[in-house]
Amino acid sequence: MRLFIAIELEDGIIEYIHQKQRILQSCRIRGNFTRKENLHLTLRFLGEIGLNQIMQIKKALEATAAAAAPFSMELGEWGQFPSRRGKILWIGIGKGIEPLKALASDLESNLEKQGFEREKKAFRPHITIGREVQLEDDPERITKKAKIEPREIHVCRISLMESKRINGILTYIPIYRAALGKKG
Ligand code: 2AM
Repeated sequence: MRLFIAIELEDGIIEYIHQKQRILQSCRIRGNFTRKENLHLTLRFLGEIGLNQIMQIKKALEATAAAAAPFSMELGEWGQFPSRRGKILWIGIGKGIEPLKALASDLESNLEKQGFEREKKAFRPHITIGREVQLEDDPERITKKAKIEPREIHVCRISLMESKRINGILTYIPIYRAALGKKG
């Protein structure tokens, strides 16, 4: 199964991001926008994992969550990563990025303790909102139209997610959740 560890977003934030997606969508030449149900922030991509490794992942999740306190962070600016076809569109994190990075780093250490190889790529927290996107060539106007306010995101748990296609539709399913700040 294809797995990753993520921060699931609250409904209010999802709605807010979705509004911004609609604005950006109206400025696109082409591209696919993330389904509202799939909006999340990835802490660690795991890839194809056998059932025999799930227990170790759960242990790493529990250890990370137990040692962290719930915290808040803010939505940041939107931006683009280059990709083979078009751009990946994302929204970043502003204030509160430090506890988020600490959480990801702790998770990495706990996964390593459970036998997983360390992720080589640096952690660049983002919420992917579109793929293979080409926007109209007027960045100033688009930035003004799709201004992202620093909405607060409460982080109270981390989730193990499965990525799979259901009737051809890419779907992310939470299969295990660990609450921050709870021991045992
Ligand atoms: P992305 O949003 O930056 O594309 C489920 O696919 C989640 O895992 C997505 O959030 C995606 O990140 C991330 N992901 C998928 N494939 C990945 C890879 N090869 N390396 C790192 N992250 C990946």
